[in-house]
Amino acid sequence: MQLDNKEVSLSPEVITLGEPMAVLIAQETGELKNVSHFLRGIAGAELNVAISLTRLGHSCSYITRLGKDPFGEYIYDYIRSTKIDHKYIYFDKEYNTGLYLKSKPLNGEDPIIYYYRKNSAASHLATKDIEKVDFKGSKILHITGITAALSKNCKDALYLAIEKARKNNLLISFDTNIRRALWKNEKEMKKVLNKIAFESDIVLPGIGEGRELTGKNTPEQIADYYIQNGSKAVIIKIGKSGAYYKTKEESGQVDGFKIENIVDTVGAGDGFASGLLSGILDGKSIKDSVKTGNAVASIIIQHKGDNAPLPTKEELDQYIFENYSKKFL
Ligand code: KDG
Repeated sequence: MQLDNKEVSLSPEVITLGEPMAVLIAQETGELKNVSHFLRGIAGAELNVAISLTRLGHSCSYITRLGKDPFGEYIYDYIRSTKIDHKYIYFDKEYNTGLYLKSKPLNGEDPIIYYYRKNSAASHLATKDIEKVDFKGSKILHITGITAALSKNCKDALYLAIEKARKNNLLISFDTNIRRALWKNEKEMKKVLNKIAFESDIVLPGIGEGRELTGKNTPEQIADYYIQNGSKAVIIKIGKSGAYYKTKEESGQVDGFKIENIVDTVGAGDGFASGLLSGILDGKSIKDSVKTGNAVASIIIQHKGDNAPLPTKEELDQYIFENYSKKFL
């Protein structure tokens, strides 16, 4: 995957925007209503990607709105402790920071999620916040379908970010990230997510999402659908089987890493996106970038937080070396 914008600059390599949340992770199994002990953590798909990219040594700017409340301040302090560029994070005095509860599942199942995010500070992100952002010199805009579902003004902010990214030659990476609870209806969801996908260079659906959004069945058919409509690369995440990729020039499947103990699958897609984008920024081939994505995703699902513990580039290289070679011994 070639980056058009190769000029060396002080601008962040990646720009992303979205809703950060505090997450309360159940420490006991069972229904959320019966859980009395939770562990606090940080969540938000695009923030997870920003955290991971900066751990991997890339520069990344994150645009959002936070409530002036304890969770908002917790998230802000955390972001300031990372290398994420936070100059486009705004505090909103009127609305609260979003929060969600996550159950403790048994046997690697997906956890139950419950959101407290309606009318949150981040759902008031607007075009005026994007107007202030300097896209010049950056290389990738990473966005997800979650932001489009939050509110009309978030959707407009996302469209403006896409427009500015295009004008400034950024590659647009789009994780469809279906969150059914946030959409009014299925028809609207498909229409909006496909419109954004057609405008994006890299489209990253899970296999189930791809089937739902395109009505096609196989990874290849899903990829063809998006490529015929304008995307340059489509990478379909297929769980334990890794990921399938297709561009106009090449296609293939990259095996997933073998994991003995899956603890929490939430955040795997963000880990994948960050590894993939890191590979592309480092000039790796699309196949090797997909492998890097699989590696970060496999690390995330062995831990309970949505974004911890994320590897540095050296740790990731070591992990890939040890775990990819192990498979073939
Ligand atoms: O992708 C992981 C996210 O699901 C999580 O961090 C919370 O952003 C989130 C969401 O909307 O589900």
